[in-house]
Amino acid sequence: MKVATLATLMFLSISALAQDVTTQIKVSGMTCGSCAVSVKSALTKVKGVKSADVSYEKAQAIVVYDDTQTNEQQLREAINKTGFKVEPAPEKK
Ligand SMILES: [Cu+2]
Repeated sequence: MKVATLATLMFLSISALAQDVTTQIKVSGMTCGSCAVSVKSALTKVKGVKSADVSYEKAQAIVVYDDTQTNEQQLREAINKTGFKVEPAPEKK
């Protein structure tokens, strides 16, 4: 019972720290729905990605990820590995 309570507390504190971040990444070079599917599957294989919504018509990917497990740079690299082009991140000022 005590151990379970401790585990629950630890789980809760970790969950409180983890934050889901939604990011929009411009992807060029996709020409049909199956291109979008390959980008999506590459993204969902990245650890920490909760969901990926890829549209070839809009040339973008909307990704929800846990920022304690991955970051936008890793998502961009995953997309780049599929052969599609990722637009550079907008400069943060
Ligand atoms: Cu295609």
